[in-house]
Amino acid sequence: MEELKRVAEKVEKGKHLEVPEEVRKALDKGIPPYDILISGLQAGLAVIGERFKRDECFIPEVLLSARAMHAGIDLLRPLLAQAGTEPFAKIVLGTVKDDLHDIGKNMVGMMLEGSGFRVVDIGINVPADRFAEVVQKEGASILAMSALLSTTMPYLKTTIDALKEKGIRDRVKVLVGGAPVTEEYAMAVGADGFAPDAARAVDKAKELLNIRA
Ligand code: B1M
Repeated sequence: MEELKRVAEKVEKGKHLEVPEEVRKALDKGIPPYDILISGLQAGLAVIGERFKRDECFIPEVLLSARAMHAGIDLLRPLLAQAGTEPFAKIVLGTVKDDLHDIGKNMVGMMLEGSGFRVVDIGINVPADRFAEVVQKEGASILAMSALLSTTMPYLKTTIDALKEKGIRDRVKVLVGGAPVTEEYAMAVGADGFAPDAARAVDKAKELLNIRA
């Protein structure tokens, strides 16, 4: 459909001021909000995500596209809520204790949200107990943690241990990432999944929850 193609193109090009207008045009044509989300906004971000994975574009472009997509989501959110459209699943996201880096985490959050997940971002410097408390309170399906320093990486394990102590480890999948973190390290600390970048964090989150879309 022409309207959805235009929404996707604007997201792909990072045109955050033009996305709402294209979304409105699609709504005026009677296209359901959910279709605009999936086949317009998410389709555009997916193109950028794939290009980012192949090193064909860089972080600023991904951030611009994510911002453009958010401009569209802001418009659709109340309509989706009215229609009772539930996002995929809830993900609690944060950067571990003593670590103040949040640029990568924010990218991961935007890509996850743009792919249909409901993201509860609890910020930086998050203590293990706080992660566990919010996972429990929100009934999250995934706990996503970012660590950017070699000194804060061990805190991934501290948090996973806290989940075990509270008896909630089996209720939530743990996804980890951040520049110094490797797949091997992630498995050694007892995480369920690792992703090297934001686009692959989306793939991994879907894989952990057996989501095919
Ligand atoms: Co800091 N810093 N920093 N820093 N900083 C690094 C990380 C460092 C590599 C610089 C260096 O020495 N070359 C180094 C860490 C060395 C190490 O331990 N291995 C370092 C250091 C040492 C420090 C301080 C200790 C410096 C000091 O004060 N002496 C200090 C620590 C503060 C603290 O956290 N307690 C510090 C402070 C800072 C600033 C506050 C100044 C600032 C952070 C601002 C902010 O985030 N709001 C900062 C920055 C900007 C950097 C660099 C330059 C850039 C990091 C970044 O945002 N990259 C960084 C050097 C570098 O990387 N070139 C550096 C872009 C971002 C998109 O990438 O976060 O890796 P990244 O995210 C990627 C992937 O890792 C992945 O997806 C993202 C992209 O797709 N990913 C996930 C991230 N989280 C994920 C989660 C997932 C999956 C994937 O699943 C849940």
